[in-house]
Amino acid sequence: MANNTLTSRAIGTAAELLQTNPQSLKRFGAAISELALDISKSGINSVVDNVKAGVQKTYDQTFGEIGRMMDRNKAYVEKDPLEPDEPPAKNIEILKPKKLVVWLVHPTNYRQNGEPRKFKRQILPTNAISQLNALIPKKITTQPSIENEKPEEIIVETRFLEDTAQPFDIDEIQRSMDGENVHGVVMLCGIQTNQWMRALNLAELCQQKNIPVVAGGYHVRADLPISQQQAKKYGISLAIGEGESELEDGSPFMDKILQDAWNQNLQPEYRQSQNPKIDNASLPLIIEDYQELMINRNMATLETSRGCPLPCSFCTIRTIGGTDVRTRDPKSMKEWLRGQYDQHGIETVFITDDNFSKSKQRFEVLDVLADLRAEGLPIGAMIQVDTMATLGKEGARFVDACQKAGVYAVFLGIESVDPATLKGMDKPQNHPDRYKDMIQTWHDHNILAQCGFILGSKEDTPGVGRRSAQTLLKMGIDVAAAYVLTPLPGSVDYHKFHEAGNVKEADFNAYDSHSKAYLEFPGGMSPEQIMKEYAEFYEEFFALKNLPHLAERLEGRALIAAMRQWFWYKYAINKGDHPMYSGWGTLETDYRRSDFTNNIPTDVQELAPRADGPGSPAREKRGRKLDVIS
Ligand code: B12
Ligand code: SF4
Repeated sequence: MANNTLTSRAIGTAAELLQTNPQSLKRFGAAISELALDISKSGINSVVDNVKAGVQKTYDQTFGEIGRMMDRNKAYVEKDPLEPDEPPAKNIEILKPKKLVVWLVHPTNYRQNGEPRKFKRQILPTNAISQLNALIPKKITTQPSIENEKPEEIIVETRFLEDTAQPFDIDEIQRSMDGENVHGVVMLCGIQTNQWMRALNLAELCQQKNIPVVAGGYHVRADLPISQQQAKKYGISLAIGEGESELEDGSPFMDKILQDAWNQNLQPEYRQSQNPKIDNASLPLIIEDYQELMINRNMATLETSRGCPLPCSFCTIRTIGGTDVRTRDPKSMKEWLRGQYDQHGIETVFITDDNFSKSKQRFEVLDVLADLRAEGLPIGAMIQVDTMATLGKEGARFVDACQKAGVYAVFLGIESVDPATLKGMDKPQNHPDRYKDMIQTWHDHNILAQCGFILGSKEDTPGVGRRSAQTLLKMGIDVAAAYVLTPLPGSVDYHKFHEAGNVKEADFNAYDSHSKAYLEFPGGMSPEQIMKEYAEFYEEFFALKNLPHLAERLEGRALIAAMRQWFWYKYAINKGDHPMYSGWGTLETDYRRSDFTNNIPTDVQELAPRADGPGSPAREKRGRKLDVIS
C-alpha cells in the first residue's frame, strides 16, 4: 500500500510538473528516481496496479488542467464583501451597494503584420498588475462636493486582464460594469513605449463603449507631447507618476484617480509632485489566477529599490526612476515572502531592481532571503546588477551574501565589449578588461552570468555581431540577451538622437529593441546591416556547440536555470520573438491592428520631447551624479 501511494505520488508529481511547471526538471527527475526505486522494491504486478492508479491520476489532472486553461481567460474577481452568501428572502428589499469596478490591463504590442503578440503562457508576470492591485483599496469613501452631503462608502472590485496571454474581451469588461450603482474604469498599466500603440487601440475600443480609461507606466512617465495628444484623442487620462506618489496638492495619487473614476470625472492628467519614498509602500498582491498564465507559475517579481545613480545614456531608470535610489524596508519582505510561498507556492523571486548593487539595503534584503532559506524555504532569486558589483572588499562580501541568499542568476549590464562604444553610451563604469574576472567571481559562487548587449551604436562596425558573441563566450557569459539600440523616450539618447535627426521611426510599436533598427548615424552601419549583425549575434552565441560549456562552470539549480534559459532563448529567437518578450505557444486572435496610419504621426519631428522633460539637458544638469569607480 505504501508503495502504491509512493508510485502514484511520483507519477502524479511528474505529471503535475510537466503540465504546470515544465522548468522544474530537477523535481521531475527526483520524482522519476522515486518511481524507479519503487519499481525495484515492489515487483512488476504491483507496479502495473500503481501505474494504472498513476494514469488515472494523470488523466484527472490533465482534464482538470484543461478546465483551468478554459477558465483562465475569465478575469479574476474577488468576492464582493457585501454580497450575502444566501439568496435574500422574498419581499425584503436589499439595497445594492455602490461599486467601482477597476480593470488592470497590461497591453501587449503588435507583430509587424499587425497581429497582437499573444501567447498561451507568458514568460514573466507584469509587476504593475500585482503592485497596483496592492495599492487599490477595497473600499473608498466619497468626498462630498456640497455641504451637508454625507460621505458614501464605495466597494472597489479589482479585476485583471493580461493582454499578452488573454483575449481582450471588451464585452466582458462592459458587462462587469453594468448595473445600478456600478461604475467602472480601465487602467492600462505598466505601458512600455512599444506597447503604447496597442494601448491606444484598446482605449479606442473602450471609448466606443463609453468606458473611461487611465493609462500609466514608463512610456507615460516620459511625458512626450505627442503621446499626450494621442491620449486626448481617445479620451485617455494619463497617470504621470508612480502609483504610490502624491499629487502637487498633497493628495494621494491613486485615491484621487479612484474618486474621479467613481464620479465619472477623470482629469486629462494626474501628475505626481515627485518620486515618492517607498520604504513602507504596499508589497505586491499576487493573484493566483494571474500566476496560472505564466510559464513558471511559482515565480514572482518584487522591487526592493527604484532608480540608479549611473549615467548610461540609453536608459530611463535614472532619468525617470531617479538617481537617488529609493528602497523598501527589507523587514516587511520577510513576512511577504513567507506568505507568498505558503499561499501561492512562490519559490523563485525575480528582484526587478535595475541595479540591485546600488541599493543601500541590498545586504539586508539578502539577509532576509538567507534567513528564510535557513528556515527551510527553498527560495531562489535572480538579480540585475552593474559590472562594478564584485569589485573590492564590499564586492566580495556582496557576492558571498548573494550565494547565501540563494541567488542563482545574475543579469549584468555589459552592453558592449568595445571601450569606444561604451564611451558613446556614457557608460564609464564598464571596463571590458575586467569582465572575465567579474564573470569568474559569479561562477565561483555558482551563479549563472547572463548579460544584456546592445547592437547598432554609431561606433559599431560590420562583423560586430559574431565578434562580440565570440568574445562574450570566451569571457564565460552563460546566456546573452542582445538588443537593437533604441532611443527610449525619457532617456538622454532620445533627446540627443532626436535633436540630431537620427530617429527615423514614428511608430512607437517598433521601439521594442528587436524587430527593427531605425537609428541612422552618418558613416555608421545601415539599419539593414544592424539587423544582420543582430541576427548573427544570436546565431553565433546560441550555436549548439556552446551548450556543454555550461556544465563546466555551474551545477545544481544554476545549471538547470542556465540550460532552461539557453533553450528558451533559442526557441524565442526561432519564433521571431525577443527572448525577454516571448511566451509559450501562440494565442490566436482575429483582431489586427487596422489603423496603421491613424495613430502614427506623419513626421518624426512630431515625436519631439519636452525641452525640460526627463533626460533633457535642462534636467540632466540638476540630476546627474557620477558614482563610478574608474
Ligand atoms: C522586469 C522588467 C522587464 C521584464 C518583465 C516586463 C513586464 N512585462 O513586466 C522583462 C525581462 C520581460 C522585460 C522586457 C523588456 N523590457 Co523591461 N523592464 C523591467 C523592469 C526592470 C522592471 C519592471 C517592473 O516590474 N517595474 C515595477 C512596476 C511596478 O513599475 P511600473 O510598471 O513602472 O508601474 C509603476 C508606475 O509606472 C505606475 N503605473 C504603471 N501603470 C500605471 C497605471 C495607472 C493607472 C497608474 C495610476 C499608475 C501606473 O505605478 C506603478 C507602481 O509605482 C523595468 C525597469 C523598472 N525599474 O521599472 C524595465 C523596463 C520597463 N523595460 C524596458 C524595456 C525597453 C524592455 C524591453 C523592450 C527590452 C529591454 N530593453 O529590456 C523588453 C520588452 C518586453 C516587453 N514588451 O514587456 C524599459 C521600458 C522603457 C520604455 N519606455 O519602453 C524599462 C523601463 C527599462 C529601461 N531600460 O529603461 N522587462
Ligand atoms: S547601470 Fe543599468 S540601471 Fe543604471 S543607468 Fe545604467 S543601464 Fe540604467
